[in-house]
Amino acid sequence: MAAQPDRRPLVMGVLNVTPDSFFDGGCYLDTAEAVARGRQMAAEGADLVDVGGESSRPGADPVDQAEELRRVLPVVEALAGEVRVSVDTAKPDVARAAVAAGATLVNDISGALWPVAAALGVGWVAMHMQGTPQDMQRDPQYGDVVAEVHGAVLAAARNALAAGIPEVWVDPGIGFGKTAAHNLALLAHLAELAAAAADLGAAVLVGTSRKSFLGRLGRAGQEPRAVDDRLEESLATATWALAHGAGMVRVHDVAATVTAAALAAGPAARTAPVAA
Ligand code: HH2
Repeated sequence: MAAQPDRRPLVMGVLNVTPDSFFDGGCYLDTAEAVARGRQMAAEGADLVDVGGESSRPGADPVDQAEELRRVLPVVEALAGEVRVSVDTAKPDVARAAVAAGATLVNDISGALWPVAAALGVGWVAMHMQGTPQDMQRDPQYGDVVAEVHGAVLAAARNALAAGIPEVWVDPGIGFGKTAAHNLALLAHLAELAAAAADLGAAVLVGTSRKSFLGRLGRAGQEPRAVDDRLEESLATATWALAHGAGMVRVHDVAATVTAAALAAGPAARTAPVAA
């Protein structure tokens, strides 16, 4: 079954219940504030809210399981009746508990949780990462980044679909063990990944939002843009990804992305009349 049968592209809103995530770290550590932000993203048009309790930014400290559960479970539970929830975790027991609390998609940066998703009968994201968050940005190396990343995520998708997982997304893992050149090559070749994924019955998810390589786009000889100043680059790369076959983008700025995606989809998608 296709991950996204004949549907418009989806927007996944990022909700990090962490002190140290690279953009929203510390903003939603309080359960009530996290739930309010999840509701706000749903109202802004997010199709899913991706709840995470452990940062995967380069060099992030691993979080102990009890603490990760304490962060994410009440938020998943509160939001699950109101909006579709995915859980961003690499821990099998966190995935199981989040699904029991209402999450229906396991967003797994480790690539290892497909047996858990298969046993639970929920969706799974097969994301590519070279190394671990602790070491992935030290010196990422590929012979052919596009062939290697596509090959790895498509093999994972084949495996997951054969295991009966009902919904499989492949994600090139922008920024996960990749230089800026690697990220740009993967974006440039996204349409090929989307076509190959569709042949299998999977779809593509892409997350560029606010990531550091965006700070250097078009800025040769200048200071890179800080994380708070990467909205335009985030919107441009999200709409690029959607125009080149991505079925879902993972973003922090839901309202702006929903608007940009609708406008980039063309005049037929406009909801407001265009002034003459
Ligand atoms: N990026 C991040 C986390 N999870 N999952 C998928 N499938 N794809 C991604 O590109 C991806 C992801 C990193 O972003 P964020 O969650 O905002 O930061 P942090 O890891 O610091 O919490």
